[in-house]
Amino acid sequence: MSRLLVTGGAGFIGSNFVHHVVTNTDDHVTVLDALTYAGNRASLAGIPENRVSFVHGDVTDAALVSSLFSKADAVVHYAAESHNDNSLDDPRPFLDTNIVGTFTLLEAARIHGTRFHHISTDEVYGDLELDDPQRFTESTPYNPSSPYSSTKAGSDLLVRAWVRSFGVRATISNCSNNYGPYQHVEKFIPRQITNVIRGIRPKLYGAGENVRDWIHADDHSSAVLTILDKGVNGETYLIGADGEKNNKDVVELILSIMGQPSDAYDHVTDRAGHDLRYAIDSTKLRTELGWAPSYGDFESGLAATIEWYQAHEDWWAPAKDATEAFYAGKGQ
Ligand code: NAD
Ligand code: TDX
Repeated sequence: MSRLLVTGGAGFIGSNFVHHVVTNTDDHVTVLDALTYAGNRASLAGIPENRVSFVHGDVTDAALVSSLFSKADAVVHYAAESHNDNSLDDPRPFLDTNIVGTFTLLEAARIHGTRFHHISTDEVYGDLELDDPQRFTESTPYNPSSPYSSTKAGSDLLVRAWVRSFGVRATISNCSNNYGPYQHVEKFIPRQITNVIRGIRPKLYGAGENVRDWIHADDHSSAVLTILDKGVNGETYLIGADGEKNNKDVVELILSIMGQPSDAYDHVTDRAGHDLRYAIDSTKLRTELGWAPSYGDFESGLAATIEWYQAHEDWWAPAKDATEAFYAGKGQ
């Protein structure tokens, strides 16, 4: 049994990871989460109390972080400000949490010698043309576009520097767009599902030609456990499940699964600096560490996600009105 510290474990992907660990290992998890607007303790409901402890705190709190690292065998760092649209509105919290927070954790890993895994995104690589035959690999140069992705890129570079300069035992993963339960209604797929449930027309930025490479959050979790188990210190692994789809196709699929006419959506103001396409080549993770995704079929994973939102209105309803008011103010 290991003692895992999971930062951001009350957020979307972090909570999916905690459920995955509790189901598939006998590890004990301590969650460190500041419960920002994106954190929700209800996302951890149902987990036996002897398997998970919750600490309400901030990743920039060096004393708290140091004391938690001293009691952990490994740390998985999910905590971040994660939404591009918010980063265009108010970038400052992204610098504090994503840059200073990661720095604070790396210093604790240096002092305590703790194994550290840093969760990052494919957005650090910028975007691709729609017809580019290349996908992102571990050697693609960094070229982030938004305040969010530039702070994630900065945090990745801090990890690499702490490995090289101080011998910190760290790995990095850069994953594509996740979908699944417990995702905040500000994000594309849950926003459209909950709009349809509420009788609001889905909102597509611009023409909807932008491509995202979708992976189920549970597959992201299995990849992270694989890297914790077999990953080589100092290495980066890209995580993806060959799930490229453009936004228009995803909205139309949501509408059709939910029994609505597939053209019952609105085109709204495009995102500033909107990345055109992300696409991950996960050959290294698959061949070197033997990982493979379980959710091969996006449509059935999406249908299960829709059912989850239909059954859990109590989980998402408290955030829905404020989220839509934020978007309405931006013409989106
Ligand atoms: P999220 O916004 O749903 O959750 C973030 C969590 O971090 C929340 O629980 C929040 O309360 C917590 N948090 C924020 N600031 C904190 C602070 N200062 N101290 C402690 N906790 C804090 O995000 P997510 O979508 O689950 O993303 C998790 C991680 O995965 C992020 O690092 C993100 O960059 C990365 N990632 C996300 C995706 C995606 O598709 N969502 C894809 C690839 C990588
Ligand atoms: O209402 C919407 N309409 C729309 O067309 C919203 C909210 C989004 N979009 C578009 C923008 C993107 O092309 O859908 C796509 C997905 O948007 P988001 O859910 O905001 O995700 P994205 O910007 O691609 O970033 C996500 O994946 C990478 C996560 O939020 C990041 O944390 C992760 O790093």
